[in-house]
Amino acid sequence: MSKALANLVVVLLVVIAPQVAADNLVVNGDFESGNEDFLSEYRYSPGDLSEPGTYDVLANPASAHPQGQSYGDHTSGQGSMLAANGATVPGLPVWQQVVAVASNSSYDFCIWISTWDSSSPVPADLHVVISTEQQSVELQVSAPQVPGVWERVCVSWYSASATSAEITVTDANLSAGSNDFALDDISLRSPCPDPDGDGDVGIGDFRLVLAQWGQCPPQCVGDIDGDNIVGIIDLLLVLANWGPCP
Ligand SMILES: [Ca+2]
Ligand SMILES: [Ca+2]
Ligand SMILES: [Ca+2]
Ligand SMILES: [Ca+2]
Repeated sequence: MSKALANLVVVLLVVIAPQVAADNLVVNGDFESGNEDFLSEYRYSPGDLSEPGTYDVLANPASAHPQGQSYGDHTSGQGSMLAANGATVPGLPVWQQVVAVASNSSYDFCIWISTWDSSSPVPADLHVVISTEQQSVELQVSAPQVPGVWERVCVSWYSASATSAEITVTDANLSAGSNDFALDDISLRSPCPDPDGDGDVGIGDFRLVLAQWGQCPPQCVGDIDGDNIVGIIDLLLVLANWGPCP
């Protein structure tokens, strides 16, 4: 890299990098703001998850049900999660949010799921739908068999012409005696700029972008923003997201 280019990188890093960091577009996806910023057609029932079709935003499911497993949230172990007693009617959204997105952009959607019922663990059958006027993508996942364990599931999503997306979570396990689950750290963000695929944004990715500098193809792993040029924006994306992938 020439000295002029190095100086340009430093200037752009200061001015632009904060705007290209892969922020979470889901508001209060970690539930640390409490019962806010999302819609639910379950009934909000603080401190009492005995009825099907109810939910609470709480720190420990043991506080809201006699068979609730005692464990902490995913974010910090000390924060809040959404815990629900699964509905017995189909298609009832437990969590829903409309998220503003950029058109023609790739995103990764991720959600952490656990099972809180310690007595009859037939896990919830969760369906996540990301929908726009043009398209709909569905992710189906069973909640963990073992109560109190957090598992993450992710799906890639492309916005096409959309500038907003509606994300909806439902539970298709309608068996009242079980189907009880918790959600935390719901996120929709730009893919982690990790072209060497080691799970960490670091010097290897920085070197890879520099090594592929210029037109793509032939070498395109370093083209993080997908504009068919390995260049300054790709380098900035690496620098702005330096550290472990979320
Ligand atoms: Ca949390
Ligand atoms: Ca239940
Ligand atoms: Ca990497
Ligand atoms: Ca590029």
